[in-house]
Amino acid sequence: MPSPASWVVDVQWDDPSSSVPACSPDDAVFVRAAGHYGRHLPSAVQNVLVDFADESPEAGALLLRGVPIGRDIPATPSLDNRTPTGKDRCSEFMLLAVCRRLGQPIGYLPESGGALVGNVCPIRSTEERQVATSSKVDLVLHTEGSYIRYRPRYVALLCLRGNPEAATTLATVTDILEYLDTHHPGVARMLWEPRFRLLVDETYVENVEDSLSSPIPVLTGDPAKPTIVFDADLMRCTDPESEKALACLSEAAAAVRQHIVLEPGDLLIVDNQRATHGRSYFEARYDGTDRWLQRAFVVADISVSDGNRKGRVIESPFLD
Ligand SMILES: O=C(O)CCC(=O)C(=O)O
Ligand SMILES: [Fe+2]
Repeated sequence: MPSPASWVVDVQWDDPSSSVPACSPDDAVFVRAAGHYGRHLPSAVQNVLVDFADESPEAGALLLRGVPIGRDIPATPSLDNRTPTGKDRCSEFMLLAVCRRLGQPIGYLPESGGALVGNVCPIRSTEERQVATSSKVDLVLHTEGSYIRYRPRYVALLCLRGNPEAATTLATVTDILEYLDTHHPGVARMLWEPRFRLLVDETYVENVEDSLSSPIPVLTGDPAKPTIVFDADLMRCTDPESEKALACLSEAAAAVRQHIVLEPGDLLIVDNQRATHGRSYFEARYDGTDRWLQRAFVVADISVSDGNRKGRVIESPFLD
C-alpha cells in the first residue's frame, strides 16, 4: 500500500448545518441537496475525489479526516440499527455529499430496509455473526455485496463514535497479487478462471446453503490493474485445484491486510473493485457509548439496475 500521505486527506471543512434539509436522508430532496452541496466541499477534497474515481489508485481506499458530523452525537443505538436516532442530519448530509461526487448512492432492500445511510453499530443479537453489526468475531475480509449483481463500486464508512479496539481491515488486490507472486507463484492464474461460487449473505436469505451462484472468476479486467471479488466467508470452489487457489488467496489477503482505526469525523471510502475490507473483533458495551459508523453504498452507473430498483433501492439483486 502506498504511504498514508497519498491516501489520507486532512483539511478544514465548512459547517454545512444551514444547508441540511429538514427531511429524511432517503427523501429525494435531501439527496439532491447533498449533491448540490458538493461545490462547497473543500477544494482539496473535490480534487482528490476526481482523482480517486479516475485512477482507482493502488491504495484501494481514501481516508478523509475531519468531516463535520454534527453537534451532540446521541447515544449509539444498541437494539437495532434502523430506529431513528434523534440526531441532526449533518453526518448523513456530508456522507451523501461526498458520495455523490463519486457516483450515485443506492440502498439494498435487505440492508436496513434500503436506507441510503445505514447505521453500523454493534447489535447484541448479531454479535457472533458475519455481519457488520457483529463485534465478538473478526468480520472477515469481503467484497461488499460479492453475491449481488449490482454490487456497490464504493463503500463509504463515516465514523461518528470510535473504539480503539475496532480496526477496519483492508486488503488491496495489488498487495494480494504481490504476495501470491512471492509465496505461491502460478496460483494467481487460476483466479482469472470462473471456478468460484458465492453464497448469499444471511442478511439477505433464510437458507444460505441454497443460494450458490454460478461459477465466476475472482479476478477480471485489465491484467495490469485487475478487479477483485472475494469473500473469505461466502466463497466456495468448484474443484480441488480451485480449492487450493482459494486457500492461498485467503492466506494472502489475511497476510497483507492493513488495520485502520477510525476516529470521529473519519470517512473511509473503499474502492470495492480494488480492495476487500473487514473489521477486527471488539468488545461491545451496549450502553450508548459503542462504536458507531454510518455507511453508504455508491454505484458508478445507476441505470444498469433499471427494472430491479425502486427509486434508489435495489430489490432483486443476486448473481445468477
Ligand atoms: O465496521 C467496519 O469497520 C466495517 C464493517 C463492514 O464491513 C461494512 O459495514 O460493510
Ligand atoms: Fe462490509
